[in-house]
Amino acid sequence: MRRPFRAALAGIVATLVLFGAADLIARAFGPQSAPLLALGQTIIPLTPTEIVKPVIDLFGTNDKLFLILTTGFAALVLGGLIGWLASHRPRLATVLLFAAGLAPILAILIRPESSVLDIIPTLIGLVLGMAVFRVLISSATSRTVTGTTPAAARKFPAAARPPRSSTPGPSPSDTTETPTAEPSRRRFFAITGIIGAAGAAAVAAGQTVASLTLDAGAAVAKLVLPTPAKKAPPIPAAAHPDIEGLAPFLTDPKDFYRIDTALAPPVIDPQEWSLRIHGLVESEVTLTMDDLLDLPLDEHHITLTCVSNPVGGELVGNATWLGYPVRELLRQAQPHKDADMVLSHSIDGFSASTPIEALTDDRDSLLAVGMNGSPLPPAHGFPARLVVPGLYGFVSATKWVTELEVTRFDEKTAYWTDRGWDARAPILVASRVEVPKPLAKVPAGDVAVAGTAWAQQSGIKRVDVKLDDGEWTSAELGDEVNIDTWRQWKTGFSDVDAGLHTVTVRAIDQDGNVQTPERRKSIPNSATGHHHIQFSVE
Ligand SMILES: Nc1nc2c(c(=O)[nH]1)N[C@H]1C(S)=C(S)[C@@H](COP(=O)(O)O)O[C@H]1N2
Ligand SMILES: [Mo]
Repeated sequence: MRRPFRAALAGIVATLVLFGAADLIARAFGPQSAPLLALGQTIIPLTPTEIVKPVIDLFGTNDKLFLILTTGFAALVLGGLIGWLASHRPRLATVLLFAAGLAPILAILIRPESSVLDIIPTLIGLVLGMAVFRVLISSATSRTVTGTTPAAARKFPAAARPPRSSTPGPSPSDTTETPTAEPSRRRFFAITGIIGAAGAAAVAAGQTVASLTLDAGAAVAKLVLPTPAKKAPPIPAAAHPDIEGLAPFLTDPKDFYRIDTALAPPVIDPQEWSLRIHGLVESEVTLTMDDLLDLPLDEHHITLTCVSNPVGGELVGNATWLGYPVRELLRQAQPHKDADMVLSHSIDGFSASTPIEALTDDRDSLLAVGMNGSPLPPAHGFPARLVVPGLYGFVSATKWVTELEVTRFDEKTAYWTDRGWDARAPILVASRVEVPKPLAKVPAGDVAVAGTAWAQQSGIKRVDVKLDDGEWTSAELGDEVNIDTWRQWKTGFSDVDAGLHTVTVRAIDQDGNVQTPERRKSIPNSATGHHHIQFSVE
């Protein structure tokens, strides 16, 4: 075995160069062409829910970063192993490295949002990585006695190579190397260090450029939204109890929870976007962004909720959405009578199964282009997404939506249905305490309690709060803006004793459904149970 450590290092550096160069060039092509993202993106759907779920629970919204880092780390380990192999099987290692480099290219090719051109950055990265590998390996293993380096092997093809027995001394290529062992070692580490640093810098630069381009979103800035044909009514001051620590009534898009399976939001040029309505319809409809922006668009305040939201969690947000009623689009397409589901597809392969009545009845289901007065941010579906009041996001709120396939529940299934979640998932009545914060220390005397409750499509009728094991008392409700937005509430307890206390909340919707105290996990249809927090009075 020769110089296995240097050879392994060569493999790692070559991998860094491959991903670094590809990542940097990928910025000109869009995130769909970035090899690490494509690899991670391909791995997610193949990973069993039992593994994905704990990772998401553990890392929260950092799960994407975790996945990218894990994928990158695995690639470096593989590169190191292949390099190590090169110390005694250089040819096999070269072939293996090339084969491994094809994996991200394949991953890019099978992603629905990418085109053939998107493999260019990775191809260039692969060529550079292979070149670096060859150079480093031959310099890592050059001081060899029998000349097994690729260069030496080429100089002495098997047939022409003199038989070993007749060459007692070292071959010419060896003798020249021996006296320079120390410098060659230093040179190897110097070259490796420089190339490795360059590769790492390229990865970092690629990431920085990526975050800049995604934030600035040239395409987002260019999209000019029309004035709403029907504006949403202004939010009355009385909808939001003025209590410090209570969430704002409308969520700022930058604070709005984000849940999706995309490692990076796809970047879509609105001029190239279109929505196709097809399947069990009388006449297919295709809508471009210009068509959509020419239609009379309505604004509605709607609270969006994730089925994975834990009791008291943050996966819920309220926004003013601008869009066109999906009902009208489906009316144009004329669904067949036996259709009972619309499978909405995203450009990134995600799909959601929405009961067709939720898109055709009189609720305000939207093909949305605007959020709180601006185009949708890339993370929230730019240039267009669905927003359906009353259903959890995973069965309705498809971001980067490109297709509405009219179909039947007994014929098609959606992304999460295939992973054990419900096919239909109406939002359950829910509530949370936001003030005081968990384990807050509050001064003796009156304790203010406030929070938020939601029951989209029904509306909140009452919110009950109790202190420790006391009786339920009704909280004071903020004004109802509409039945599809959350309702904020406040109450207070006076003369609370010093020490640790628990405050618990439950909500009752306008249909009389009382939020159940029964604890259950979020799969398949959302967690239940009453939210409670503890605080201490000093
Ligand atoms: N394309 C796409 N759309 C998607 C998802 C997704 O993974 N991919 N996730 C859905 C889920 S589970 C939820 S809760 C909402 C979240 O929307 P938000 O990220 O804008 O808050 O988007 C829905 N739309
Ligand atoms: Mo979700």
